[in-house]
Amino acid sequence: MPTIAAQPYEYSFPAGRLALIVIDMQRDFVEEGGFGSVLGNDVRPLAKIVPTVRRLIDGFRAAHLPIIHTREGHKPDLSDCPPSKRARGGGKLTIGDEGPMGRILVDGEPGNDLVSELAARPGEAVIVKPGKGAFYATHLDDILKRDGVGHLVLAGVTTEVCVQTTMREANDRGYECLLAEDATESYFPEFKAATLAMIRAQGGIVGWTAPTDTIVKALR
Ligand code: C5J
Repeated sequence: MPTIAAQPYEYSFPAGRLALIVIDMQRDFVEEGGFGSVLGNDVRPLAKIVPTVRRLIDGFRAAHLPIIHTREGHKPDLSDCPPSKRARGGGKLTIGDEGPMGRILVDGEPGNDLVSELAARPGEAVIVKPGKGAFYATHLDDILKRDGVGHLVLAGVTTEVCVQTTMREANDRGYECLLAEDATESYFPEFKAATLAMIRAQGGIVGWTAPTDTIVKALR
C-alpha cells in the first residue's frame, strides 16, 4: 500500500482508491461581498490558499484519481434552508438576500460558483449541499460507494465548520480521512489550529493531517 508521511502516524491507502473532496471553495466564502464577508469576516486568508488547493487538485488530476467538489448552497425557494440557519448571523444580509454577487448562498447565483481557478473539470462531481457536512442530504456516500472509495483527502473551507463536519461525518461512516493542512483555512487561525490538533489527537480520533506537497508527492 502507498503511504503518506502524516500526523499522528503514517497514512496508508490502496493504490488508485483515494479520492479528493474539496469543500466549498466558492466565491461566497473566498471573495469580498459573499456570505463570509457579510458575516463580518476578513476573506483574505481564505483567498491565499487557492494556489495550494489548485496544486492538490492538479496532483489528483495527474494521478487520475477521483475529485469531488462541494458548494454550500440552497434551492432558490429556500425550502432546504431551515429558518434557524437563515436567522443566524446578525448582519444586514442573510441567506437568500440579494448581495453584490447575487442571492447569498443560493445555488445558481454567481456567488455560489467555485472560484474560477478551482472550477471543476468534466468528470469531476460537484455536490451542492444545504448543510455544513457534505453527507447530509446529498448523494456523496452513494458516489463514493459506487466508485469503491474508502479513503479520502479533504481540503477547502472553513476548517472548523464545513471541513471538520464533513470529516467527522466521513469518519463515522468508516472512511479513512486525511486533511491537507495547508489546503484548508479558517477566518479564525486559532480555530484552524485547534481543529488540526483535535483531528489527530488520541491516535487520530478523526483522522490524519499532512502538508499538500507531501500528499501530492505520494500520488506520483
Ligand atoms: C461556513 C463553510 N463556514 N463552508 N461554511 O458557514 O465552512
